[in-house]
Amino acid sequence: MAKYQIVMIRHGESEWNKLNKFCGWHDAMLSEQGVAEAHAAGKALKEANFKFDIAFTSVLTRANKTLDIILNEIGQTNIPISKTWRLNERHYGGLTGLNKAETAQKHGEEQVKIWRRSFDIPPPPMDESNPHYKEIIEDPRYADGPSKAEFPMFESLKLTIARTLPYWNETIVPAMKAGKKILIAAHGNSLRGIVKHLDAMSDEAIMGLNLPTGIPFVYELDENIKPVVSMKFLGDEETVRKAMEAVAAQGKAK
Ligand code: DG2
Repeated sequence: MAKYQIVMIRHGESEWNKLNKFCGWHDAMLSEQGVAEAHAAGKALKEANFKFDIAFTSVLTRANKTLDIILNEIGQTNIPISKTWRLNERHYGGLTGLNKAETAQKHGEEQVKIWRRSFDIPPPPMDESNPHYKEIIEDPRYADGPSKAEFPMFESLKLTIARTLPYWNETIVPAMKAGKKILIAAHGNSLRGIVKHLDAMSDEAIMGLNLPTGIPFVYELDENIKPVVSMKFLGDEETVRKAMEAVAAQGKAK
């Protein structure tokens, strides 16, 4: 029997999703469509009578803004919000700023699929020659963490999970067990990590999962935090399927 319920959402479309660029820790803003998706998500949550006690998000603006818009729509702007780099998107390393379709043209679609979706093969590291190196490493929002030793220059999904799961286990799960109703606004890959963990998906199975932007999904969990209902989207099946396919197709050469 379900004892807990938690809602998660990948932020609305960002300017860099729109430009089809690898984004990672670059702080892209929401696109106009992304803002509209966040409003629609808030309306869907309101319609379904969702109320939250606390929200968790990354330190990146596209996720923060999505959360703010949703909380406005559901009339809950006063709930506590915890922001953490541990819910950030995976760090896309040396791919940050590159166009995904052009990268597929140059290196092949198979290689881009490996970089985007393999479990433990990381993208090439970011170095000082990357135009986004300084902007990320010197960003004051990381003053309290990650530490210098922890600060990533690239992340596979495996590495992303290794820094997201401690926060899930030590902060989010205890809040859930204390009876808090939780909303998480995060990113394609930090959420894929949580989903992989919750649904005990194999390293192969997770490769096939592409999360759409701006559509909330619900998990119902038993007392052991095992799913009774997995990834139930608040959107019609066809729309969700098409949005997932569109994300997968971003790595195709034009
Ligand atoms: C996207 C995910 O992250 O890209 O970093 O480019 O969720 O923050 O928009 P998000 C990025 P893919 O892994 O789907 O290529």
